[in-house]
Amino acid sequence: MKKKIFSGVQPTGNLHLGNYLGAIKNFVELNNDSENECVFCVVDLHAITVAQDPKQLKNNIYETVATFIASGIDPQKSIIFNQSKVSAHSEAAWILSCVARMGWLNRMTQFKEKAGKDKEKASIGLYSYPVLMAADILLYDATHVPVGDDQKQHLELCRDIAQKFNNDFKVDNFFISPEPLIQKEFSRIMSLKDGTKKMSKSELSDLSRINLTDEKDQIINKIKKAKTDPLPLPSNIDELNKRPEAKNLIGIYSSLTESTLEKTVEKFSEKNFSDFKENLSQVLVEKIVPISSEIKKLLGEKKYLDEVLADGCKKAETFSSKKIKKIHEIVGF
Ligand code: AQP
Repeated sequence: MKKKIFSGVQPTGNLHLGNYLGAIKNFVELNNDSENECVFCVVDLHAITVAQDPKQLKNNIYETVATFIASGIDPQKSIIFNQSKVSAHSEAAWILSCVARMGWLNRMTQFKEKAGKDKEKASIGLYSYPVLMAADILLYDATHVPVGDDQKQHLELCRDIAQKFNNDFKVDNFFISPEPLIQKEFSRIMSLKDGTKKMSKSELSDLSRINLTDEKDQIINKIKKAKTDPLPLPSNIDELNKRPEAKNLIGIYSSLTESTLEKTVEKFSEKNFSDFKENLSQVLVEKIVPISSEIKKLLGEKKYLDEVLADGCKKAETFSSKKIKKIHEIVGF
């Protein structure tokens, strides 16, 4: 069956290996299957839920588009656009925020993590972020949404919102409940400095992540400095599961080499971390350096990136304007 794919990445800078292995790599595979219709969005409205420097945001939007293309998404096959330029997203988000329930949003763990202790000072946008995400997806009748494991709860909320809208307005199957496409293994890449924390753009230490713009020497240095434990590498999965840093590095290696955790554990069983790290650096350099070089090249071609976005916006607008028109009719506007 033809899949309609929608996913987004926030232009918040420092796109990293977690974004790549958890989401973008999957986007590329979906883009390569001619059966699929894919929409990949630079979700700049989501980015401003926390303060952004306007100049930096503009650059980050370019960098995100460049990363999509450099990773292998073909703008001729997939729609690539920025969310703020297609007004249906903001409009649908408002309408759906009148359908979503406070109780549902109160359960979202990402808000709790991002707002931290001082929830009173978090923006309302940060709180209602999952409703905007639901609008993004539902506007395109997406059947499948490739995301990292951290977005699973937001996707469940999206399904709840879709069902409630259909029930409240008695419009069976108007909104399609999308299925998450989450990699079974390696769906959450952890920090290189702490195997219990997600690799993240906002982490202060650059040594905690491999950026998709890193060069060979930076990658080798970061892997050399990556936290490990004093034991040799584990010889079985049970032992691996008790050692978060080893599990993360073995997971990264397995994902990049399209192997399983079991096979990687077997390959490096009882070896020193220094041997393993050399192998890991090598596969990382092979994968990331060509992407990094291409991103830099594309960032010198802003006119081309503008054209990709303008073309993508036009296509996204064509689809979403029809959907929002129907939403207006259903709601009674
Ligand atoms: N560490 C990760 N492992 C696997 N997948 C990940 N993703 C993010 N981090 C990891 C997935 O990447 C996609 C795009 O993410 P995003 O841009 O929406 O948000 P983010 O990377 O989580 O970054 P933030 O929120 O800007 O910054 P932080 O994390 O620093 O607070 C998503 O599909 C996500 O699942």
